[in-house]
Amino acid sequence: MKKLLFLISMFSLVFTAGIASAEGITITDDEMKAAKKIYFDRCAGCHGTLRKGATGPNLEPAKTTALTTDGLKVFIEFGTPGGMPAWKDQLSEQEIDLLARFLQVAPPMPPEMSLADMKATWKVIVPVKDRPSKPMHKRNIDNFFGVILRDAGKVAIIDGDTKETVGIVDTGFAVHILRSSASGRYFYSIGRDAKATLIDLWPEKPTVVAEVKVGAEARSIEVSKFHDKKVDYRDKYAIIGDYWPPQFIIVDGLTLEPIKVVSTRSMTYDTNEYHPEPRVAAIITSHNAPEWMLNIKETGYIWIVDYSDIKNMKITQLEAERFLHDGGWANKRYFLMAANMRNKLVVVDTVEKKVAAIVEVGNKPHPGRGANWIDPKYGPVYATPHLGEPALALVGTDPKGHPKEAWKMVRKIPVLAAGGLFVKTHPKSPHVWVDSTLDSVADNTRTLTVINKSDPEEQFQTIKVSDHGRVVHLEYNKEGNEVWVSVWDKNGEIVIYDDKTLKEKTRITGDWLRTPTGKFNMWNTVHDIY
Ligand code: DHE
Repeated sequence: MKKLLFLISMFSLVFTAGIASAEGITITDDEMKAAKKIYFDRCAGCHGTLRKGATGPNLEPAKTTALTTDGLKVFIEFGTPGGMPAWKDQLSEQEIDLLARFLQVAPPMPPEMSLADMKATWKVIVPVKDRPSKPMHKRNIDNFFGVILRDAGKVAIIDGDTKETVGIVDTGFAVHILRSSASGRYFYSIGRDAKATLIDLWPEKPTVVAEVKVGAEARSIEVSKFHDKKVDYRDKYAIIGDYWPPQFIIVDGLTLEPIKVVSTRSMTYDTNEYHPEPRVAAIITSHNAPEWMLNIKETGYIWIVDYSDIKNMKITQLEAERFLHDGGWANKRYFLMAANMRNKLVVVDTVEKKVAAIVEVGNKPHPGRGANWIDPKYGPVYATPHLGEPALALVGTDPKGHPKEAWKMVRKIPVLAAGGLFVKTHPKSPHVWVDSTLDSVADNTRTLTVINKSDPEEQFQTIKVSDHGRVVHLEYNKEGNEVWVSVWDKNGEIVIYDDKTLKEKTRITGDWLRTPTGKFNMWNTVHDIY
């Protein structure tokens, strides 16, 4: 009998088990395929493709087997107070069970991608010479909004003046962000699947004019914006930051032709240990020099990439902090980047090319690009919300005029809830708006906090935006008198508020508005107004 059981178990291992863990957890080849897809779509962004951990903890077998399949299922089903969402409504019981087993076997190694592989995916749909030489319509492109329709794999272009949909273009799976060309003519999109597209807004209908796939996973894209009397790099290059393979890619700004790939595999800044997966998180483009600033997440470096001579390219590596994620400009000289798992903002001086300060803020800061304004007591400040606590941290950003406050957290203002992803304001606005998209209380995820700039300690106001979905990402129109926000679910909506009165102006709805997430106003994105 024993022999028979042994033979049956060997049979099942040979014929059904693609992979087995030391603890005897098995996953068939078909299950492995399905588990890889779920993990890639839902988990890799926070925990890393190789599961070494970043925004979320390490999930390698040495850690996960101790938690057991049942223990892991509880985490996946209900989420954690640290900001991991509950997946029970989005994944089936079988998917959760599969994921819990997948996490206990060794992570599979995804393929690399070379320049030749990228070139094989590259398409110029409308060559530069065949594109219009002037706008073919009378609309105000400066006030166009590019709206990501995440799960539809599309981007909608909405006219901010008339609120009409000018066009909807196919971009690629789970588009993550848009950035605009320095010229204000194109939007660049990047999908989670590392497919970039270039959308031309001059034809009568917005048109995808080029596309390329540069990896398996990506989150960031930017363009070259620097120009002076001698050189003009505006839209000459674009840069894409991959999560997998860990590398960045320089492409032609007008055709997306891949030009150069640079690996980020290297040593951690603090312990000088090799890391196999240092992902490229936010990329910021400089207006003052031919440079991009890249967050190299796992090794904790900020790389300043000089694109003035990409054959003999100079990269300055600043020791910063581990788990760098997102951030933005504070003024023309300094920018701030969140090391969210270290509860810090790293301040970089782009003139000195040095880290100017590292500021402790709250639990898991997540600024998006952040927000800047003049505080009545402390002068110019930069703000970030937090994933892990209901607070907005304000950091002084004016070392010349307010040296005592510079690079110190001068206020920590309460907001409605934790789970904050984005904050936004505009130089003409009296208000600062904050979302709480990933809070654990459903009502809070649908409600915004609004703070009065002139009296930030005054009790904040709240605005319930919807009774479905999650409310995410704020963007101003060009004039700075409207705030646009997304209701993120299958029946998506864009809700537009009058920024002065805080009253709802209009709601854009429609079958086509599936899972709207980020929205990018052309003018504000070209000029980094936030
Ligand atoms: Fe994002 C910005 C990474 C989840 C919507 N997101 C960024 C940036 C990074 C990043 C590195 C900065 C890009 C830049 O400035 O160059 N995002 C990640 C993740 O790794 C993470 C945590 C998990 C994942 O699996 O991807 C993640 N992000 C999300 C979402 O779930 C959001 C809400 C919807 C979605 O797309 O899935 C989302 N992220 C956004 C948006 C921005 C962004 C809208 C741009 C904000 C801006 O105003 O510039």
